[in-house]
Amino acid sequence: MSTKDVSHLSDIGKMPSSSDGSFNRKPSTFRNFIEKGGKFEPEKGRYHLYVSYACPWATRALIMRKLKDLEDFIDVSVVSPRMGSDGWPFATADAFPDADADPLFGAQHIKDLYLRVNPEYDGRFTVPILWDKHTGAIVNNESSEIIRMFNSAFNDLLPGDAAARDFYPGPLRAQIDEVNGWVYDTVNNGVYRSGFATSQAAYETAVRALFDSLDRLEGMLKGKEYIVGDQLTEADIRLFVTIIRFDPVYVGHFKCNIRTIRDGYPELHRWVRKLYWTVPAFKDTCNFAHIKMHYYWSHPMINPHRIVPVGPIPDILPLDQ
Ligand SMILES: N[C@@H](CCC(=O)N[C@@H](CS)C(=O)NCC(=O)O)C(=O)O
Repeated sequence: MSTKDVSHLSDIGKMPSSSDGSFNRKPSTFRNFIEKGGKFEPEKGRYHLYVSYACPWATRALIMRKLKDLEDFIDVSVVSPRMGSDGWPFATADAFPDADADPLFGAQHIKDLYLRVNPEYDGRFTVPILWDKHTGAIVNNESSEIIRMFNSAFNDLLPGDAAARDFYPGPLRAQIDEVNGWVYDTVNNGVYRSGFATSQAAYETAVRALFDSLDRLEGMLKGKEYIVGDQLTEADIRLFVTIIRFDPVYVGHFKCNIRTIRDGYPELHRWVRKLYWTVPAFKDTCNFAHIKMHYYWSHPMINPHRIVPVGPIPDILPLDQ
């Protein structure tokens, strides 16, 4: 384990804000692909996924792993939700129900894995991480690319039905890419841009763009089950992880409070509940205790007393209400 002080990178309270008060997310740095004939071959048991149940980006990867029946191919470790000055801790550093120790190296924090790969690493110590056990390398730490790999890279090794499940199908790709583009900017990242803004103007710009996009999505879901086409796609997975956190966290903690999903968006509300209650990959990867604890505890610049609100009760309403 490194003893170098990297708290300017690991402590979210020390994250610099821009001169206009807007939050700018840095691009991920490890961007390799698992592919046949490449440095990272598709193989059963070779890769390990480090996630937080709290993190929407990491949860995308958990959902896709389950939808593609990859649980026996890629094992998972879940960090503790309280992200402090050393960043994400493993259960050995901060025990929490359903959190794990690091099975590969006994690391105490996610930052130890990054520094193990590159002692000079100067990016953020984020999850998800897709780790290669053979070469001891980080394959990729960008969720949008990890889910693309899970969707297709292991198909030759999977049974026919799992291999055939395609969440980024050729005929819908252009539409999925188009939706992903503005949903990322204004919704997935929009909630963070709203919550991490340090000026009134930056906050209002972000929150208004966010709700304009929610209005647009509400219109798109009228009379439809899925965001793009008539099947479950990557576009649903990428939106779900933000919408499921919306009422329990983003409305309060990130001040995204023009409307709630449950009271203001009947179509989005129906869509999110249907995925959650009827598709196990969504419900089984959703842990509201981790989600609520993480956000309300980990950003003392927003919530200095770290009090976790009791509501809403329930975290998600049943399908028939
Ligand atoms: N673009 C990345 C973003 C990942 C990300 O920002 N994860 C957050 C948790 S939700 C994190 O680990 N943050 C730690 C930090 O910034 O110190 C992805 O989609 O995988």
